[in-house]
Amino acid sequence: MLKRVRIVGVGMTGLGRHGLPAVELSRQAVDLALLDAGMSMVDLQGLVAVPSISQPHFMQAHYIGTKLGLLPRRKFVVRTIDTGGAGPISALSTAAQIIRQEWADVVVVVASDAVLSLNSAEFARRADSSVEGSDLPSPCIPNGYDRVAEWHMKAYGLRREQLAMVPVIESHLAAKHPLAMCKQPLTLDDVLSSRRVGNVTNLLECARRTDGGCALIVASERHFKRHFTKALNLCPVIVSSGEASGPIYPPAADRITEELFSCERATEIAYQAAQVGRDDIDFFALYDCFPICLIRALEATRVCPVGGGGELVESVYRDLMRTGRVDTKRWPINTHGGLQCFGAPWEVPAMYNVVEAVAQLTGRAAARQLTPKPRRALVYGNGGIFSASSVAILGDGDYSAGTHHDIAAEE
Ligand code: MLC
Repeated sequence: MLKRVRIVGVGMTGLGRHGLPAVELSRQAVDLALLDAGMSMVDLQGLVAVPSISQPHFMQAHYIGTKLGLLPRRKFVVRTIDTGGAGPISALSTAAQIIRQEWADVVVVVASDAVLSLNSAEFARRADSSVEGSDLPSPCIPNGYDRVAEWHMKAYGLRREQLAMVPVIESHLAAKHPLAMCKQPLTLDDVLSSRRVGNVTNLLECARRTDGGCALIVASERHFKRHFTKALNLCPVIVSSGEASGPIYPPAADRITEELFSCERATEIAYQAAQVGRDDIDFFALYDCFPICLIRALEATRVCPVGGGGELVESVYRDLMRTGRVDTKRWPINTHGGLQCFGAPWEVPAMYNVVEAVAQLTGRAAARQLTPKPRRALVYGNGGIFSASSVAILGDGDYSAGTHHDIAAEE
């Protein structure tokens, strides 16, 4: 039987310009996550971290572990995961594997960066260098997604306005989150009249640069129950995960095909491993660094049919314009606002997908809480320019309620 692994603590710093090194943001996030779990530093037996672009270090996780005073320690395992923005979900699944292999019982997953504390030119230089060798004009990453968005428009009839409706919907959701960077709902006109960054991409459709740190404490259920007192119904189960990959940057527009994309396969693996399907998922936290990334994710996770992402976005948007609220029955997605409206510290933001999923699954999402409380969530991280996809299925693990159980999570 598979060892049951739970997310027992979450911690995150605020967003914005902190003027602190990324490792300090990691330290703050880890302290908060330990507090949430009812643990202290001595309880940790492993650390998985993702790279930072503002403060890159050889063996980033070892650097963080050393700076946090976690090393040297006899029983301790450390690993850096580099799948770009997919990193936090890959790291979560790595932490679960480390626990299932019995190398450790408690592992902290941590990500932090300080990209708002870099000036615009320096951020652009570093971000552009991540796709060195491509033919993309600067800013390379927004232009890479822009190329894919134009391809998708031609291939499936997606319209320019439908892309721009994504941040409008997400801004309405973000406005309900006290930590989100976007405080006020945006209008379609705000988005379409904001500075043009690519042919079909404007400023308000870009992942929003910020500093921030976030940590998740992952533990074996058996160990946690034995040594700690936090109620298990506040600790979602990691049910399954899946991963797949694409090239580091997209080919020329006339050579893009469906082969480029990997979220479909990552999702399929995760669904199959959990023995669930789209209809079993009540909340989706989907990577959305640019609108096209979210639209592809809606299609890959089967929230809507292939080519149907634009139509779904438009109908939710039209409904929002009519009623003044996002219908979360039809759009149980990114209730925190996603990368465009919550905030995006480089490789950190998929951590926020997990944090929001934990909040929803444990009924602690305050004004954003979906009703009825979701039982299962799908979290997705995307790295590079559709270069890495990592998906995980989380369950509320509230077996005491006797309403369901997570098949792949039996101990
Ligand atoms: C920026 N602003 C926004 C916003 N984005 N406001 C609302 N919503 C958004 N989505 C605001 C800023 O807060 C700032 O406000 C002003 O617009 C200018 O933004 P800037 O970033 O300071 O401008 P500039 O340096 O000129 O750069 C613009 C940009 C850059 C679009 C080129 O922001 C950028 O590259 N963004 C994308 C970042 C990125 O690529 N992330 C990785 C995504 S890929 P004020 O008030 O301060 O002036 C991914 C996968 C992976 O996620 O692996 O990483």
